Amino acid sequence: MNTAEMFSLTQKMEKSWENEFQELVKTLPKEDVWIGSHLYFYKGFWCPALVLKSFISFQKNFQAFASDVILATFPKCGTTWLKALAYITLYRSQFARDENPLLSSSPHQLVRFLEYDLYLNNPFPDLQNACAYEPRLFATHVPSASLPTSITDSNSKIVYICRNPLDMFISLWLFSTKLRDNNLRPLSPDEAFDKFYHGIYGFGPFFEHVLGYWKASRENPNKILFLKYEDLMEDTNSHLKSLAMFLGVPLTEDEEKQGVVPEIVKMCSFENLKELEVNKKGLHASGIPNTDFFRKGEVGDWSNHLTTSMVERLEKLIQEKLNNSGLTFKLSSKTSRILHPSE
Ligand code: PAP
Repeated sequence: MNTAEMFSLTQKMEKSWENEFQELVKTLPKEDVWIGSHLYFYKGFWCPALVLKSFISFQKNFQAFASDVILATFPKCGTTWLKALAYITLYRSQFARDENPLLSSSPHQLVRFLEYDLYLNNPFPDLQNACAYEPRLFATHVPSASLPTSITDSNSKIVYICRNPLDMFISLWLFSTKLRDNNLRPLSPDEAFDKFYHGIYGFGPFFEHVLGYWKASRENPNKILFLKYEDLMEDTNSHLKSLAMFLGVPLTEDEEKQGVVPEIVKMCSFENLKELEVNKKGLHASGIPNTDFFRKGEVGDWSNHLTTSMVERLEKLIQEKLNNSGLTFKLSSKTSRILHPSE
């Protein structure tokens, strides 16, 4: 096939895929509560309109390498933090300590999202040049059941991070408030809570997403490392060492002596990243200002925002949803309060 024939065939395929996609969209339930653009209910989860097409392209077309590392996260649960930690840990031998890439690029530029970035406007992106180093490192919010089979069936590794749903809700609500269309009236806390309670937000419902990865990680702990924001906050050093081990780049004795662990932890800390020029300006691939990804970075901030009745309803929901799963969440760093499904 010559170049002209190849070009024409590609155009036909893209047109047919566009038609197929438009037909699919017409059949999906939709909601538009958060920022003014739609969420579509696709394969059991609410997918933001912006990434529905790229989500499907990624699912259909991505070919994983056995060496790939995928950071899978629930939105507002520590994606930015995990990207920074995983990038520096995995590639630390590739750059001098005083030339840390986090000083010149945001974590989202260093570890690119599959659906929010690489596949956003292109069903067949150039993945060869998407990562500066090997092994390839990507990020996604896609639920485990919707990952491409080449990821689930290969030896590629997944690191998942989630967070207690009370803090996640506050982070999501305040983030959405900033992104909400100026022509719309502000979203009230009650309205936001109601949608949240019913699982209607990008990549929700939360519990189904989290439990999908939780169960998969328990079945195959060598493939999926399951992390929680609160645990990472409580003891970042030990989790960083486990992460390095999981990624196949354990910290050497020499590195430990040289203080590499606390150095990476400090570099990736909320306080440090938030103050870097590169994160104070510039935009995420989705058009959102980088600065919006750094708000408070605390465990338990929900207590400053939620009413008693909201807390009670959410605690009950957590108990129902996590029942017998073995998964628990710490709700506060001060009291180390852990909500067990049997409480
Ligand atoms: P995303 O999933 O939309 O990409 P994500 O990074 O998970 O974003 O969410 C941002 C949250 O992580 C914010 O939480 P907050 O609203 O409760 O404050 C943000 O402050 C927090 N965050 C960002 N960077 C860090 C970091 N280095 N350490 C701890 N928390 C962080």
